[in-house]
Amino acid sequence: MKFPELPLRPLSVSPSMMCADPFALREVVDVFAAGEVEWLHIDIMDGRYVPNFTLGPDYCRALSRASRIPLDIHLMVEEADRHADLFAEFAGARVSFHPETVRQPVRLIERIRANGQGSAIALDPSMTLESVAHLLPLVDQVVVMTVNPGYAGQKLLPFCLEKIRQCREWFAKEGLATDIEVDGNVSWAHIPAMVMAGANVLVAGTSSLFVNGRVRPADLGRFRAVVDEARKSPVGEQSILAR
Ligand code: S6P
Ligand code: MG
Repeated sequence: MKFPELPLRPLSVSPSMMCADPFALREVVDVFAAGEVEWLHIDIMDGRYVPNFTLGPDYCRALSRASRIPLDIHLMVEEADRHADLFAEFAGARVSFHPETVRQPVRLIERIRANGQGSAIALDPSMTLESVAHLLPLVDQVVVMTVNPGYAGQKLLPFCLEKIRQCREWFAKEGLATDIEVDGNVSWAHIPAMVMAGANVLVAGTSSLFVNGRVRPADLGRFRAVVDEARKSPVGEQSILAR
C-alpha cells in the first residue's frame, strides 16, 4: 500500500517520567540531559478522568530546576481547562489535553497558546481522528494513545497504530507540519511499526528505556538507532501493524 509523501518530521524522544524511580531522579535526569532528549513527558492524572493519580505542578517545578529539557505535559484530567493554568509557568512546555474533558476545546487551545506554550490534542483509544480533525490545524501536536490512559506498563492496543497512519495521511493531505506523538507501550519491538506509521515523537516508558525506574545511557543510543533504522524503510512498503 502506498501512502502520500510527507517530509519526515524531526524525531523526538519524550521519556515518561512517571516511570522513573523517585529515589533515582537526579541520575535519570542527568542521563536524559547528557543524551539530549527533546522532551520530558509528564503524566498528570486526577483520579477521575483516569483511575490513578500521578504527578503535578510541584514535580514539574523540581524538574525544571534540575534540567533545561522542555516539558511535554500530558493532562489526563477532567475539565482540563480548570487546570491548564497551573502549568502556565513552564516556558517552552507543550501541553496536551483530552478534548472530551472540556466544553470548549478551542478556548483551551487558545489559552495554552496565550500562556506561550505549545498545545496538543490527546486521543484516547476510543476517539477517532475524524472527531477531532477540525481541531488539528490549531495545535502543534496530536498524541495518539496506544494504551488506555492511566498506567504505565500496559499492552499495546494494535488498532491504534492505524490511527497514527490516518493522522499522517491527513496531515500530508492538509499540508500540516503537526507532530504525531505516540504514547503507550512504545517497546523495542513496536518502535519500527509506530515510526513507519508516522509517529515522530515517541514516549519512552517501561517498555523500552526504563528498567526498574532507571535508564542506561546505552539504551538511549539504542532507542535512536532503532528509530533511524525504521526510518530508512521505504514508507508504505512494509506492514505497519505489529499484530
Ligand atoms: C499512560 C501515560 C503514559 C505512560 C507510558 C508509559 O496513561 O499517559 O505516558 O506513562 O505509556 O510507557 P510504557 O512503556 O510503560 O507503556
Ligand atoms: Mg502520557
